[in-house]
Amino acid sequence: MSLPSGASGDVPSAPEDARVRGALSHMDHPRVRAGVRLGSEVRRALGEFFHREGFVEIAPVLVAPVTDPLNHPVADPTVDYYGQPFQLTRSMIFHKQLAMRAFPRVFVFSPNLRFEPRERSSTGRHLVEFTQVDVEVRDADREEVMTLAERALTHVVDHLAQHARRTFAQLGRRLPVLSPPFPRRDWRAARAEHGPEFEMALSRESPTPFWLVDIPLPEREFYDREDPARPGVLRDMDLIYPEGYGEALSGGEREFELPAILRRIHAKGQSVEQFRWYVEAAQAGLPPSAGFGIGVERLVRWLGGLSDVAETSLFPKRIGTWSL
Ligand code: ASN
Repeated sequence: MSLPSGASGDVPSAPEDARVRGALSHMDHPRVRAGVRLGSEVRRALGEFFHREGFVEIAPVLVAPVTDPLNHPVADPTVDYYGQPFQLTRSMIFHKQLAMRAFPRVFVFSPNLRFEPRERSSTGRHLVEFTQVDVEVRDADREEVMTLAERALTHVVDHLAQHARRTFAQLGRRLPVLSPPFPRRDWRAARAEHGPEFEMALSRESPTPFWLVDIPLPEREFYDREDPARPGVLRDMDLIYPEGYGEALSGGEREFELPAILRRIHAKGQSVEQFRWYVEAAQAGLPPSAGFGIGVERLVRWLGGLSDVAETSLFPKRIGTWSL
């Protein structure tokens, strides 16, 4: 590769490497620029909303001794630092819970890294690197945080009506009209009725965002709280976008008592050692809480009517593909 000298008078030329050319032409695409501009306003609106609601914004955690195990397999890059393994953040769930010791309401624009399997490369909904607004509320129950999420989305739409008219015109897209509370569906009933692809099937036919509630225990990570009155059912929820855009957010009430946490880790066939730092912190006391995380790129994709989350980012990290 011949690098330019940098001397004045160098004539701009197309990069030799086709991958760099691809990355630059992605940025040149009008839909991408509109998607990024829309994302900028969505971030502003979300930040504004949670500040106005009295939340403390905490800084993102990028590497830590423990991160979200997730409920599906992803590659697990660990970083060795002074002989200590650190993991790259897949979600800040554990840190949100710990933060409840310090503040009753927190949120964070949290970059997540999930080295997803190649099968997920063409969903239009997955990037290796994305941001979720992760929210947690001390002493809250599921209903309270569901209402909070509905209000947050309504605020985003109201904000965009004022600040993103031109971008919507450019995208040829109309803002949705939201009228919370969004409909609720029982996860098990929905699955029984529509089969394993129920989430996307319902997403395609729904005219409005809707909730899936009461997700069965094996479908989720150990930290979502089991309903004391209904063993095997979690006090959690997913929000699903309409028009086939799929999952918007997930969240729920959390296990916070040490015996329940240990029982749930064992039930998942996971080792307590893997979560030692979190378990030790839980032993010192975790307040009860509930919360959720909204994927920012997915929200922008749905609002903008974009075909792929990559169109919301200048530097999208697509699954299995080199990118800048
Ligand atoms: N942010 C999600 C939650 O609050 C967890 C996740 O992203 N896996 O439940």
